[in-house]
Amino acid sequence: MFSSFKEKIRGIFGKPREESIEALEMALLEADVGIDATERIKNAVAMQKKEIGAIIREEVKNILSENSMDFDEFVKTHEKPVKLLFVGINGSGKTTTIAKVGYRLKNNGYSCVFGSCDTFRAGAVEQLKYHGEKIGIEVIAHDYGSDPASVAFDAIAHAKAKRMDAVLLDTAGRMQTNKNLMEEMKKIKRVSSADLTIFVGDGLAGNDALLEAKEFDANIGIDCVILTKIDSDAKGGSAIAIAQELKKPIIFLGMGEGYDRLMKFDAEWFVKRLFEDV
Ligand SMILES: Nc1nc2c(ncn2[C@@H]2O[C@H](COP(=O)(O)OP(=O)(O)OP(=O)(O)O)[C@@H](O)[C@H]2O)c(=O)[nH]1
Ligand SMILES: [Mg+2]
Repeated sequence: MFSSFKEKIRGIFGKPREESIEALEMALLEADVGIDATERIKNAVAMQKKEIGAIIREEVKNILSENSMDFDEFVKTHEKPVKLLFVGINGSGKTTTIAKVGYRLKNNGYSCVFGSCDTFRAGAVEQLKYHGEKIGIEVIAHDYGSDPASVAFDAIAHAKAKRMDAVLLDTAGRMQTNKNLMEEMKKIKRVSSADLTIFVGDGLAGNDALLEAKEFDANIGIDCVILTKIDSDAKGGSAIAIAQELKKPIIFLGMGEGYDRLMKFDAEWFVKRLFEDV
């Protein structure tokens, strides 16, 4: 796990302290840790006399712990139905993640409905319906090409009429720079008055995941992040960059394609895996 991060970081250990500090900046930047977090870690190393690896671990843990959020507690205490909007660029794992979150909510005793607001990509509705059928969650969908915001509206109306606990809205991914997509997302968010806007980022995308998250945050506002594909040797450094620069909590990690492969984010676990066998 996280082999590219380990490869970059490995080079800084085992050298005299001064040389390690010099190599640190390049190694962290190459490991997708981002400029701000790299600076912060460098300063921590410069200011403390402890072993360099211990300082880095501790600072990374601090960064990852600063913005935390307990999703289960949020759902438990929030007025129902809780409206969850999932956004992100194409292929990041939104639809799969919605299935996993729906599965988790259902197992915790909540009634849920999915809204297929991806009326853009061929097959998107069928994909969500496939998951819905397997998990036992109904999907509200309209025809392709129709207004995604009206799907959101109908899904929420359905949940209210049936006194359901949660509405999970799937959206279309396109490039984050696509202005129409951002306008579409803004409208869905406005019409649904989403309680949580969840950015789903591809764990394999490295630095791009941070740039995308920033773009979505600037345009529509996001509340928290789920990073996917952590099982497929993801670039762990991007989680550090996201935590430091976006200042939003990472709530879950996608750890595979099974519905139960959604792991609550745990900073300590993450740091342990990042530096394991380095
Ligand atoms: N290994 C692994 N694969 C994942 C994970 N999450 C999603 N995937 C895979 O990533 C691919 C894209 O996932 P989708 O859920 O369709 O992504 P999306 O964001 O909905 O894509 P669009 O609807 O095209 O924007 C699929 O092949 C998923 O099986 C994960 O945590 N681990
Ligand atoms: Mg999708």
